[in-house]
Amino acid sequence: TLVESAKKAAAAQAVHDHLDPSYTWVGIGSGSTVVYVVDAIAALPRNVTSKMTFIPTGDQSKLLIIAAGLRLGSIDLRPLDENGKVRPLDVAFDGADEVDDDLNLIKGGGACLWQEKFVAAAAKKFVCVADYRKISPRLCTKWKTIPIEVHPLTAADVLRELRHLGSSEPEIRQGTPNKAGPVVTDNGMWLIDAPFAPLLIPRDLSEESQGKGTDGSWEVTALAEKLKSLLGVVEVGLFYGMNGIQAQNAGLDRQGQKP
Ligand code: DER
Repeated sequence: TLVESAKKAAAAQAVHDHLDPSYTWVGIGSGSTVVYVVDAIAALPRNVTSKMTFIPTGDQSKLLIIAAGLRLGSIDLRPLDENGKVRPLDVAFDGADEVDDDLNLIKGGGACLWQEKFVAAAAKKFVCVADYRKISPRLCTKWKTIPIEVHPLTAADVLRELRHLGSSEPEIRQGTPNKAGPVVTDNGMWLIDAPFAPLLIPRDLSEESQGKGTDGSWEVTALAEKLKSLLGVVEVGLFYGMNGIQAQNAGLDRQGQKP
């Protein structure tokens, strides 16, 4: 299908453009697009990939690395540099659910957002691999909800707080039909999907706006920080200001047309 070939093209382009043979530590995200990233990496010469260690962002990512015969590492087992500081990863590849014009992202559709954000933030360069369906002028345009990872005991309180913050029908993500009851993340937490009106990009706002536009819509970073501050929230599926994010669409322009 067009979508699968677009995902494959974006993944091949991302690996070609951003995986330097000299790299030794590589972050691998979660979801269906990143499967093509691992395929493209596994197709590289063994004498290149054998010098690399691949850091997963959850159980799916871990199994992808193992199945591809690549060396599996762990985010907590990185070497120290000469100053005794933990070395950053050279690059991290991951997908996204929506990308805005400022390369802010909604992530968490695959329920792996906590380790994804940790690995992305630990990398010198974060490469987002996303096909044309994911690109929107503002977040929460096509992907209507913000995934939020919460401790199960606080889920009811967070739902109440979210309603006060303007989320219409926030819901705990259920596992049915594959699992009765809530989805449990790789970190033993639950997920809440919180709908919000399209978010403003930081430059849209004046100082004294407390993070909201005149139409009441939230600005990305203000909402992310507000959500993160709620008691029981472990992480929020809004990625912003992650230097080096380079949204890779499948060589299609913003309207999904070939340039
Ligand atoms: O959960 C995530 O953020 C994943 O990266 C994921 O949602 C991207 O999904 P896809 O590559 O399967 O579209």
